[in-house]
Amino acid sequence: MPPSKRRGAPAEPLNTQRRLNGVQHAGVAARVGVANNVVMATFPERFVWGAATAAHQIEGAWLEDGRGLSIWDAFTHTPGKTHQGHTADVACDHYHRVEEDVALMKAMGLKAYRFSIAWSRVLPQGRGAVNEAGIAFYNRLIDALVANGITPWVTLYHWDLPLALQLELDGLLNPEIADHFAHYAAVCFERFGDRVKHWITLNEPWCSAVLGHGIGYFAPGRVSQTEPYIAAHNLLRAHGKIVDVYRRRFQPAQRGVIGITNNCDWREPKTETPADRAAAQRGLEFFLGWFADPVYLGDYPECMRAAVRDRLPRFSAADRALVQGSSDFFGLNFYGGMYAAEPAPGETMDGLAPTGNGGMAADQRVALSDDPAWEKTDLNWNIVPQFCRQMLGWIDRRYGHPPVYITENGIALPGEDDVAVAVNDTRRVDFIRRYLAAAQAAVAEDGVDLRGYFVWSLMDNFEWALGYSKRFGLHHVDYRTGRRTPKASARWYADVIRRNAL
Ligand code: PNW
Repeated sequence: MPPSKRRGAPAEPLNTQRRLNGVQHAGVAARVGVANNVVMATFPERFVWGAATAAHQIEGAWLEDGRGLSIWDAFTHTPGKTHQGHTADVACDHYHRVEEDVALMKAMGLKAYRFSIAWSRVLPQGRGAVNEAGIAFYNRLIDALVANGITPWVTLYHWDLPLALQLELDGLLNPEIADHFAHYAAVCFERFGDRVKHWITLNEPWCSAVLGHGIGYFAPGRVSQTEPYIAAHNLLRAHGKIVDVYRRRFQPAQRGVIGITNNCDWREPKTETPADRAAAQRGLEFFLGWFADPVYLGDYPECMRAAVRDRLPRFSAADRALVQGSSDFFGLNFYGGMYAAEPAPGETMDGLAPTGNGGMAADQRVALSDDPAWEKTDLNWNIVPQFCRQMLGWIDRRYGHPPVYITENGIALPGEDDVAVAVNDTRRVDFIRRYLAAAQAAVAEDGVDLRGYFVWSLMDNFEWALGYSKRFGLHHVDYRTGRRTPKASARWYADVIRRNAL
């Protein structure tokens, strides 16, 4: 058995984290102790406590200082695509409130802040001339973070492809897009890499593929059974090229780490029959394996090849060499899960709501369902903290014990337009506490190498097709005035961070 497969062994060779961080990861396991009759769940030393946002969801200033348009600007300005026609033209106006927002983070004692760079702010046409005003904005943000002792974690691509690349090249469907991704990334490494040491290439390529090219729920709004696989393939190739550029040209001097963030909802077998267990496994492979298998194992899952056949692209030898082994850590966005079962003969696989996370349902053929006992969030997502531990264990086993960061987890709650309701968000506190407890158990009991956790989100923001109707924030945002108000969860989370324990 290779050393990386042994439980508790260091996550080599994919992981360069320990060396590059300059300090040895102590490897002090999380533990559960009892103090003053209160059971304390402690997290590993130097655990990264963070919160996350994304450029399109918070920045606003959509036409300012030379910013180019993105596919999300075009999508939100197309009638019928978002809740009540909401756009992110202003959003949280973060573009003009950087210092104030960093102060919110500082007040919480946040160790790390995950945000994304808007490609079209840096390269308005997606390629060609650099927009120095866009560079200056991110410099302002990064400098403010560093000055306040908050580590920047930068996502290069959180879905806002420059519109020019969509119109001129067909966006993610064009294999050439990978080279444009790599060029854009090189500009970011060059300009920000002296201070940014944690890079995430792509956020949730599953969403770009399935929601953007499968069901048309997200930009660019395409509907197809074929295009999601092409978009996914080109995103994986783009990720591989970005990482290659970083490792060859920048990592040796800048000494940062780079990885990809995927989302996955857990699939729990509805019954213990072999057919339902296989359906759950298939559901996970179609969701997470689709994107993580190529990176960690070198190719798409067998079950996908068998079901999708010729619509599933093949990696050339050169692309495989770039993609395999191309992540220094495993980024996971985790929110919920469902029961999975083998469909009954003749059962149709259509009709799942977008947020049911069915994902290429006709190809994977997994019957998803809820337990009526599960509580739900305002997005109707199931509140299933116990599945967080299962999900982490699955990743740990399948991908050879990688270092993992939960780069998003959080909850939208109803009624929070009203700030008086929002500040008493005990259900958010309860949600985060229970998911964190499950994650802690995965570390302490199962040996998962979880190294950090980022709440989605630092503040209420533009929730894509749902506009401003759903609120995930630790801080309430009044969209009329721009005013931010900490919710109870912000104070509670600050306490968790301070004690490094629940
Ligand atoms: C993630 N779905 O997105 C994103 O990374 C964030 O930008 C987003 O705000 C957050 O989760 C909360 O939704 C998803 O419909 C959005 O299946 C939608 C889905 C999944 C993930």
